Amino acid sequence: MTNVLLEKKGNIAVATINRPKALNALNSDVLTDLGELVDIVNADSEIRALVITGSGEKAFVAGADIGEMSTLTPEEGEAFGKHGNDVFRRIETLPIPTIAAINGFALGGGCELSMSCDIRICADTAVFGQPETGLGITPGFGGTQRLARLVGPGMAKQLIYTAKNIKADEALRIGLVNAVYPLEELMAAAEKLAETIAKNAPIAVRACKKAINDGLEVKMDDAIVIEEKLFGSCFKTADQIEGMSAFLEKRKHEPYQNK
Ligand code: DAK
Repeated sequence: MTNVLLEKKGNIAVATINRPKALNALNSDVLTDLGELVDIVNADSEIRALVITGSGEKAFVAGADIGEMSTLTPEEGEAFGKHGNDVFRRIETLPIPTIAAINGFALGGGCELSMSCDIRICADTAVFGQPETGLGITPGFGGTQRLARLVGPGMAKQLIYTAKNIKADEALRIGLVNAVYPLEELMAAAEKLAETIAKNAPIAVRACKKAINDGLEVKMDDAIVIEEKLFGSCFKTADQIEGMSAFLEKRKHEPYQNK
C-alpha cells in the first residue's frame, strides 16, 4: 500500500491516508488500498482498535477525487460509487472499534469515511461538509444514509441540500464528533482512546460493536435478542473468567488475552 500507511503500536494500529498533494482525496487507488487495509487488519488478531487519519496538517480527506470523477459516464459513476460503498461498508463492519481522527478537511467522501468509523474526534481546525450538490451530484459513499442516522434527518438534509461546510465546534454541537482537540494534541488523544479500548476484553468489545450495529438495523424486540446472544457468547471465555474472578478476589485483572 502506498496510499494508506499502517503503523502498529502494541494492540492498536494507526492508518494514515497518504495522498497529501491532493489533500488525501479518494481516487480508485486510495479506495483499493483502503480495501487492502481492511484485509490486513482483519487478518491480524493483535490489532484491537484502529485509528484512521489523514497525512499532513491540512486535510483528513478532501473528498472523492474530482479530477477522476469529472469524466465518468453514468455507468462508471455507479461503479465508482459501488467501489467506495463496498470499502466503507467493510470499514463500518470491521469487528474491532475504529476511530476517525479528523485532522482537517473532511469533505464529501472524507466526511463519509469518518462516518464509517465507530467514533469521530477532530482537531479544532477540522471542517466538515457534503459539498456534492454544489458539484452537480449526490453524496455517493453513504453520506445521505449515515449522516441522517448520526445527526438526524433535519440537520443532515440542511447540510446536504445547502452544501455548506461547518467547523469543528458546530460538528461537536450537532453530535457529528465526540470531542475536539487542538491539532497538535489530536493523535495523542486518538491513540489514548484506542489504547483504553484495547485494554478491555476484546471479545466483549467486539460483541458490543456487533450488538450496537446489528441492533440498530432491526426492531427493538429483535435487537435485544441480538444482545442476549452476544452476551451469552462471552461466558466461559478466558477473559470473562479472569475479569469476574479478579473482581471477586478484589484484585486488578491480568491483561486480557483475547480468548
Ligand atoms: N479531488 C481532487 N483533488 C483535490 C480535491 C478533491 N476532492 N481536493 C483538493 N484537491 C487538490 C487540489 O486540486 C489541489 O491540487 P493542485 O492544484 O495543487 O494540483 C490540492 O489538492 C490542494 O488543494 P487547494 O489548492 O484547493 O487547497 P486550498 O487550501 O485552497 O482549498 C479545499 C482546500 C479543501 C477547500 C479545496 O481543495 C476544495 O474545495 N476541495 C474540494 C472539496 C470537495 O468539494 N470535496 C468533495 C468532493 S465530492 C458518488 C461517489 C462519490 C461521491 C459522490 C458521488 N457516486 C458514484 C454517486 C463523492 C463526492 C465527493 O467527495
